[in-house]
Amino acid sequence: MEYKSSFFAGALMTLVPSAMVFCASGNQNNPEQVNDKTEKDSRPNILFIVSEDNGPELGCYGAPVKTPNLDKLATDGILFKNAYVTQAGSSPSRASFLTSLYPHQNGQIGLATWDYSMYQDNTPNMVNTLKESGYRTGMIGKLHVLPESAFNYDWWETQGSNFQRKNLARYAVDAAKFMKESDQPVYLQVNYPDAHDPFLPQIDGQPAKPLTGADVDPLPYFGITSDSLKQKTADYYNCMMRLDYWIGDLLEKVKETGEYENTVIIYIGDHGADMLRGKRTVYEGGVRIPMIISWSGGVKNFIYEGLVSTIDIYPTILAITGIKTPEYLQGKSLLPVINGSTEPVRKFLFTEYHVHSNHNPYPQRAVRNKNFKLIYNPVAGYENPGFFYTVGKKINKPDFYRALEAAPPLVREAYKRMQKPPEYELYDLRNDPYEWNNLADDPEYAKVCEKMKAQLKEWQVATSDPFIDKSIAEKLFLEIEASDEKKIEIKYHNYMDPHLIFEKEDK
Ligand SMILES: [Ca+2]
Repeated sequence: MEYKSSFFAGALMTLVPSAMVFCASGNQNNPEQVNDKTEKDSRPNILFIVSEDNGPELGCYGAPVKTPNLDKLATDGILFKNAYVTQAGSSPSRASFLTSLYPHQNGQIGLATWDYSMYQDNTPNMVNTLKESGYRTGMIGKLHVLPESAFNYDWWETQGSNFQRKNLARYAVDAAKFMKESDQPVYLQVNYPDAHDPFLPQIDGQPAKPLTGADVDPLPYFGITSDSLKQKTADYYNCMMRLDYWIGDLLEKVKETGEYENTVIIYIGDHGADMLRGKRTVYEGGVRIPMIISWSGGVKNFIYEGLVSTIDIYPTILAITGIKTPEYLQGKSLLPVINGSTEPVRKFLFTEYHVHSNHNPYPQRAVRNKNFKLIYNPVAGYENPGFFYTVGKKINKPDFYRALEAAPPLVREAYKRMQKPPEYELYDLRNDPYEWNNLADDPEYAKVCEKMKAQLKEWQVATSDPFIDKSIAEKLFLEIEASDEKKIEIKYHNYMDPHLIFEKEDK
């Protein structure tokens, strides 16, 4: 079977994480040496900050919102202008950046809260690799990936989502304590609940001066406007300002530990905003996120335009810490960019969608290059249930339709297309960054369309994507639809796991 050699079907199960590790500075696991000051491991700490449900709506990305701390972090390091997650949902996004595998490869295709899980508990990941190489591993906030036993944390505080934003001041205090008390270099992931739904205007006095609907326009990729969309956008910005305030507090407290200079700081959002054409879609509003990396060992005040993905974070950290990178990781090291390279890391970038909760299955694959984006809808012909999950549960329905009536025809068509997608959508992102005008059937773009389809197919083959067989996408869609929006076990491990499929076909 041709897929097998290119995937980790054999490699994943036999690979012991410690086998891929070499340490630049002696045996980090020997306690005698760790305690010996002359042998102190001087590799940099990794502080990985993840916020919830926000795209690049920061001042430094040009959004009309005040985020001075993240803006400063960006000028102290590298701002990745075109950064993406693999799927616009918390669990799939998080499992991907922790494993450097696409959701269809690791199995985390929907929310952990709805019992979606990785195929295997021995899936190699960033946490375990760093721990095995001598790092102390810590976490503040939610993991949201199953099984939790796949991740070996030495320390884990505030384990829930904390969507009520209780005691956000504690995050920085705990982080500084963890960093200070560690003799080893640390890897610490800090997860902030903003800007997740509910969009709380002000908590514990933050932001100090909340915006109101009168102060803002709706996000441009909504394409429609109304008073309630303005208010929602204002409160989303309020979340972003609060996030920025607490990240500023975190960075300040890390500075007080004396470890700041020897710490690689990585900041991302886990996927786009939970409003229209964002979260739970492969549109730019869903998959494009802010990414900033700041480190004393890297360049400063640098905006990188190339296409990057959060699956690049794991290989980047391995490159920085001198740990050998396993070949099957799907991401690319961004270390050359951190050193100032302007060269493209990749020509084509891939995103996908499966399901979030059982209200909204709709298998999708998307590929973009510098200028164009192709979306493939393998279950085209069926209505997308995610449309009325968003319009109805997240956005007031009558208000939405009133606003839509006043919108230009292309915008009205785009929403209709979202409700019942065609097999292919093609957008010219240079001239149409908000994806209104589908060019898939435009003869003038036939060549571009074919090239993108071929590229997508090549990637599906290389990553052992079960949806290369359309009927598997349909099977997943129909099985989840049959759940009637209830939380029941979806048995996709039995027919989507590439290990299972491709090993079986091998025999
Ligand atoms: Ca999220």
